Amino acid sequence: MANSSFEFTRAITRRPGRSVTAGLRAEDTGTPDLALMLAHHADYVATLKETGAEVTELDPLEDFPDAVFIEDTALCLPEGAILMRPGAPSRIGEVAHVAPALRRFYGNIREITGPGHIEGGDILTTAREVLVGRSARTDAAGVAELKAILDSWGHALREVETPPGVLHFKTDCSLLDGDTVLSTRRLDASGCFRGYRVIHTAEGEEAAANAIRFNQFVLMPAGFPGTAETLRKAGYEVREIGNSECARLDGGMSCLSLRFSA
Ligand code: CIR
Repeated sequence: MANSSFEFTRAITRRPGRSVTAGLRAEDTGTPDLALMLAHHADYVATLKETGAEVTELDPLEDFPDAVFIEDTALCLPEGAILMRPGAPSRIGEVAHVAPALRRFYGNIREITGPGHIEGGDILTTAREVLVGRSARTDAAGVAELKAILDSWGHALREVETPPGVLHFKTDCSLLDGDTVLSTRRLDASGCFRGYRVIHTAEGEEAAANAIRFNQFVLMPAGFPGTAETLRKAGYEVREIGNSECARLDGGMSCLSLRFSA
């Protein structure tokens, strides 16, 4: 897969709508400020575009408060795209609204049809395998259905566990390059990254773990200076993007885009 795990020519994003204030959250830390979220979102999209990638920006879906977190609806690989089946009932309907955008770029689109569930936030694609974290949103049947598709495409799928109380596997980790990950210590302690180079988030900065490597940049949430410094010292070109409002809904850098080359 060369560097297809972090080099991309395209991304798809969806602007948050007014209904985002009703988005799912594990804990109430206050209503997200839509204007500020839109400003952060614009910065995020501009940074993706700065790498030379083409970004398809989809309109808000007012009927789906969490639709800005578009990553959960699909898995994009060189061979094709796979429509997910979110474990959150309020999010299942988002998938049908993403499919037409993916069809513009992919001839090969598959679909998780159920009865299982799986969300993109639980999937980390590295240069050598696809790691899938079981979570409250991703179950054994969903993983099995994805595995059957990936087997036929020649990708190895390895199932791992998302730490208890953590929304998605990638809430706690990110890919930095083909075989380097950024991870919280609590997730790395599970042993799931054995064989990878692992960089830990700084003490007390677990919320910095959801970053993305997108071409030359690592986009990470602003406000985590220890982790930003560690990444810069390791040679990464870091861009800090405001994430205070998405964080109120347990969302971060990876959730806001589908990234691919097609
Ligand atoms: C949810 O609970 O589904 C949204 N509020 C947050 C989704 C975050 N997505 C992600 O980590 N991939």
